[in-house]
Amino acid sequence: MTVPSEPIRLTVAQALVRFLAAQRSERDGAEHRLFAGCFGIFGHGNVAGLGQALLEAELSDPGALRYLQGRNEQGMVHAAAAYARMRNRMRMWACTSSIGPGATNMVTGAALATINRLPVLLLPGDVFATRPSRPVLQELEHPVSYDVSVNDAFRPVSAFFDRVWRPEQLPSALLGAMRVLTDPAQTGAVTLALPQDVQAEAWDWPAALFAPRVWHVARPVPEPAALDRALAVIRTARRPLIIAGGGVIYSEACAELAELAEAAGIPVAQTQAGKGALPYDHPLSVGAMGSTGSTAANQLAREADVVIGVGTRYSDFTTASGSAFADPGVRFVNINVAPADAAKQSGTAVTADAREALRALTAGLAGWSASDEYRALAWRLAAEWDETVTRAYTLGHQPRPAQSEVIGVVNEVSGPRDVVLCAAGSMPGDLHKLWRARDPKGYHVEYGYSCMGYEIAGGLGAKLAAPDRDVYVMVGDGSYLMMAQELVTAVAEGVKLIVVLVQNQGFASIGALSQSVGAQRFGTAYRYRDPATGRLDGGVLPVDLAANAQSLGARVLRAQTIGEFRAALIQAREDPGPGPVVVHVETDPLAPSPSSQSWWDVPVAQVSRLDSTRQAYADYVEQRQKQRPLLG
Ligand SMILES: Cc1ncc(C[n+]2csc(CCOP(=O)(O)OP(=O)(O)O)c2C)c(N)n1
Ligand SMILES: [Mg+2]
Repeated sequence: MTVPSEPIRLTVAQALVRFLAAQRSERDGAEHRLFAGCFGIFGHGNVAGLGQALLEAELSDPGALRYLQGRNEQGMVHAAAAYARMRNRMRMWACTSSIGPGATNMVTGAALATINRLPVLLLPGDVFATRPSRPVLQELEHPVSYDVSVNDAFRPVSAFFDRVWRPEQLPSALLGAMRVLTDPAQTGAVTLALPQDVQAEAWDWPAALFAPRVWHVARPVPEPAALDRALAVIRTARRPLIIAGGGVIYSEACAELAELAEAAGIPVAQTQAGKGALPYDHPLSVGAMGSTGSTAANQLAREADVVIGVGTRYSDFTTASGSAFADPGVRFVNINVAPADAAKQSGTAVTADAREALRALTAGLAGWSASDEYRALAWRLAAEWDETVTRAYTLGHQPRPAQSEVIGVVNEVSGPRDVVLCAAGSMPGDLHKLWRARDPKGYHVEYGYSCMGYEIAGGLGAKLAAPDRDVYVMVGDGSYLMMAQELVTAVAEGVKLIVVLVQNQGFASIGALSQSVGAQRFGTAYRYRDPATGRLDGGVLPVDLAANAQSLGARVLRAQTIGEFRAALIQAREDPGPGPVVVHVETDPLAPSPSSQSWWDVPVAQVSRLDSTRQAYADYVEQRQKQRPLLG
């Protein structure tokens, strides 16, 4: 019999820090510290609680829970999400904020993490539990509900939410939080709201709370009957297509994906999160799927009779808003660890880990294969698309280069294991179409939330997760203006990022979208208001983002031509660091990008006085005919 040890007296915040440092994750026998550290920005809501506790930890046990100072709370959460993505969700960060605006700045990051199924632990400070001096600075003071605070805004965007009103609640809150963070089907942002007085309150904790704990990340195996149903559907296929999503990569199932594809002769298209699951030049890789896809993947999707989705949530970009699959009899088999995703597209659901299910499918299909002609068709279509990519990489567009040429140079200058990272604007679509992915972790485009401002902060997180790879952050001028602050964190921490800052004077993406919906690019360029017209169509603004980056402590190189850009990028690559290097390049927002021969549903005004809108609406009505709503 073990003698119970003495309780340990600590504040709630000290206990929390000690607990987090003791957590571990395990999968396939590989064990890691679950938390790489804690990002934080302090204010009255956390300085005396978590701030004091992190200081004590740093002084007494520096490696236990590293502290990193963020510049914007949203940026901290983005960095944490990018880190978790790079580490296939086996390692993660906590983020502590003050109350009020510090806390709500994290809400956008929480939504991004939850939508992308990425684990982050959020620790917003909260209003007094004891209410001695109500309202505390930044308290919402809801007139009819005193237990509501601004932190309730985290509830819909969190995979788990709890508020620790009393110290006794902490152990159950922590255990619930860890369970969800390490569950591949449920993971996302986990929020523990911590009233500022409770954080500083002392309590006698059982020593067992701080014992090392291992969270085993599950690989659920397919139910035999579900597997049989899936095999029966696949065996009927003449034109099967696999859609590989992020789940393939998180499950580390890329080798198993290639085995199934090769054994059964099934071409593989990839979503934004799944790009890199097969290298671009694999004989069965047909490139990107959907609205920003390759013509190869989209033609095969149009004709497919069986679609096998692996680890995909079938976003509208993947399904071309429900128009990608045109065969009237098309059937879906969905392998996903999350039941809600496995059930999509009215499909045959196999709720399981991607690697386990792919192995079982390969074994179950032994001896079965699609025809050689079909394999050859996929190869030919992919080769045609690759020629399109080469042309886009070498357009020779004048006087300013096209974005596709910039992407081509980054692809050529970066190494096969390096990471390209992006989130919003016209680049994610162009990267999805055009990037030649060579490594499962080499393509990092956040397109679940497509959040402007993720780029630099996400780059910081990715580089912290993979210091042995170069990280090329692709950021537009709009996204840069939204959030570049974590450049300063990269400077302070000596984290080398290579930031490609693409200046095209506004929103190339939404400008093109605006034009396609008949809204004439209204409000999408960055321009002076012209006193003559009263409209935002005056001259180009005197904004110098290169100088801005330099003022934040980054080393900056400027390029005008594509040749100068290549030279600058090589110089940035060879820069020994530490800290970020920014390469500023101006591109032509109107330069063409190859068509995906696909569609994306953005509703157009049904009535209008503008010819442009009426014409766009007529086109829209026609396009909508292709939608297959029952496959939603
Ligand atoms: C936080 C946020 N606000 C708004 C949007 C909608 N949006 C998508 S792309 C875009 C413009 C991006 O501009 P920029 O970074 O310059 O890229 P470009 O379109 O020029 O390639 C906007 C406003 C978004 N995705 N995220
Ligand atoms: Mg722009």
